[in-house]
Amino acid sequence: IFAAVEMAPRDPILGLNESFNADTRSTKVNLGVGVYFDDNGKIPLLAAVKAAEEARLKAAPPRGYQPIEGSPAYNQAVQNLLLGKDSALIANGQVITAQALGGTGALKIGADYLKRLSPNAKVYISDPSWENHRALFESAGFVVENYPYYDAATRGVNFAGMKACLNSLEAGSIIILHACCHNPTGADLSDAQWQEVVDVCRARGLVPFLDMAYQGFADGIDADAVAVRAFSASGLQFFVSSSFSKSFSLYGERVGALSVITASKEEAGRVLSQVKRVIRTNYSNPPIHGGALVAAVLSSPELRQMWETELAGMRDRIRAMRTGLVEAIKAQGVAQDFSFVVQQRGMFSYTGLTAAQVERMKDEFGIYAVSTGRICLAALNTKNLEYVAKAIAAVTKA
Ligand code: PLP
Ligand code: TYF
Repeated sequence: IFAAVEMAPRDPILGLNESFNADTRSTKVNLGVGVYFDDNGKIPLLAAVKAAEEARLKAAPPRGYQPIEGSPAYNQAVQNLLLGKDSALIANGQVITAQALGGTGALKIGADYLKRLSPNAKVYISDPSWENHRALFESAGFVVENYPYYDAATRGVNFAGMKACLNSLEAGSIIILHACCHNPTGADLSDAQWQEVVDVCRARGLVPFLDMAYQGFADGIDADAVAVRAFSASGLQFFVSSSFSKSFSLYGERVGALSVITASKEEAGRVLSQVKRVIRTNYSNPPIHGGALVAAVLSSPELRQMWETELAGMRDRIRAMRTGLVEAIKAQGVAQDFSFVVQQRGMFSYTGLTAAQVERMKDEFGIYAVSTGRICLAALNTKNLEYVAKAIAAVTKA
């Protein structure tokens, strides 16, 4: 039965890891995948997470099945992070949250549920977007199209183009929005532009789906929730996927959540019952460990403070790497202005490096980046910064 099976294409980002791991050069640098490394090039185990894990190990709780929608303490903590703990929507019972297998799992549950709810809707993602957005919604059976987003000339958002497109869509269209730290471009909307997007969604009857994978990586927990808060103040119904892979450095534990903001408590109950049905036929109920750690950190004032300090540390280190890279490139005598790297937000920079230049970085220097020119700033450190700057200088000069 497998004789005619074709080789599936590799994930364009995760596939880079395989090539990187196979590279034997000691100077190699992986700027491809979006993972935060510390200054020693290691994925950190956050002290707050470690403390929660030690306490949990000591308590040695039993491992029964979780509820289909996951841990109530975890789901409550997720809602508080997204909407603020004093949110009237939470108090009213209008918000449902289901623990999910990472942000990816949350998007997939949301996509499968939306397919049942609105089978004929079209899905719109930003141009460009995280590669998996298209794949996830297509695999749920949707036709996926782009809305204009990045403007290479200004290295910012083509907001006029984005707004015009959203204004032209059919009612019921599903709009995937990066809530902050846009992947791959690092270009976010301003607060005023978010308000305009909310207004367009209301006027056109669009279904917003906010993807929150980097809360805390731009300016802070509440500041990075500006889009979610604008939608929650609007009275509209919308979806949010959360990921704690980066903000808790818990990538492999698969910690995420799908939240749906509904119009009433009664509606929320019906929506939750449908979301649970999707989960049941996928994996029955989520794993315990990662979610329990996140819930423990967020519900302890002491651990939460520790976590926020560590998160700020990651955010500040990325910022320092942005400034450092721009200066190091300049010090190499490169005429081209790279100062835009400092303005971009989150883990990534769309450098403007061409696919050919990215290829040369790999071949000549063992430096891996996505062929679109996206690099992960969080993989830079004080030891490899100069080497990367030299490589960028070499491929952009000649
Ligand atoms: N959404 C975006 C925009 C991302 O960049 C990522 C990255 O991993 C995800 C979702 C998926 O998150 P997770 O790794 O938790 O599945
Ligand atoms: O964009 C990134 O690099 C991260 C990690 O299929 C990632 O979001 C990349 C590809 C993928 C899953 C996660």
